[in-house]
Amino acid sequence: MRGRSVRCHDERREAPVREAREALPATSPSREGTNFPGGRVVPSSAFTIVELLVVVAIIGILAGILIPTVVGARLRAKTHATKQQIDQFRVAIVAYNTKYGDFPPSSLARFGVRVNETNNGIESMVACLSTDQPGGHYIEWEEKSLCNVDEDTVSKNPTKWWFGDLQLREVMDTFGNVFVYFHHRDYAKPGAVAKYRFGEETVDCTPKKSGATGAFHNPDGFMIWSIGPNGKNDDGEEDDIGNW
Ligand SMILES: [Ca+2]
Ligand SMILES: [Ca+2]
Repeated sequence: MRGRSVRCHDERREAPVREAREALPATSPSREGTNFPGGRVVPSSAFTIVELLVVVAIIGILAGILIPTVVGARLRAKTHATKQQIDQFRVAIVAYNTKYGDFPPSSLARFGVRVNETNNGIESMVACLSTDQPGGHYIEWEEKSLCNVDEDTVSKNPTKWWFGDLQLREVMDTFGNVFVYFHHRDYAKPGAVAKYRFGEETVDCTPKKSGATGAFHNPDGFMIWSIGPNGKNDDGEEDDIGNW
């Protein structure tokens, strides 16, 4: 039809092109991938050994920077949480003192019960603050923070604690070690040493005087401390966390 442009399939013109294309190699490796007949592309190995070594080195450097940062942040968070525990104990002990006119003693032996030689101060603090007597319930313990690492019991319940058994419980810090507690009456007693169990170890703990004042910390009150992130008793010094 005149005056009308029509595109038709021209078999004669396309044949040489097709023949040339078919003469090319079936595959042609490249950085992007491997061409297979039919136009399918399969990715080739994207990295050389050198590139992989560079990536591994970068990951190592990042890990070297990030791991200490994360560990440090976790330790700071635990230290902060332990200080908050001590603040909570201090408030409860002051309320107990207001009611009874005395702080929890350094041992329940003061109430006439036989106790072993381990963890006496903190067991006494837990027992006193857990009394179910009128005006009691000085504190709400987090269940996971209570333990009985020396597995001791007594024959009677001297403070009428609410636990429903005769176990002498301790309270642990966020590092998993029991706190140390002393009433001020016992700071300066000859041989004022208390045995505490931390993990599998039993060590002596002694109230220390302040290097700045030369006097005991909280001379008219009580000392309570956590042995801190290093898991070693430093008698309230070094990295220990105390109520002073
Ligand atoms: Ca115990
Ligand atoms: Ca320590």
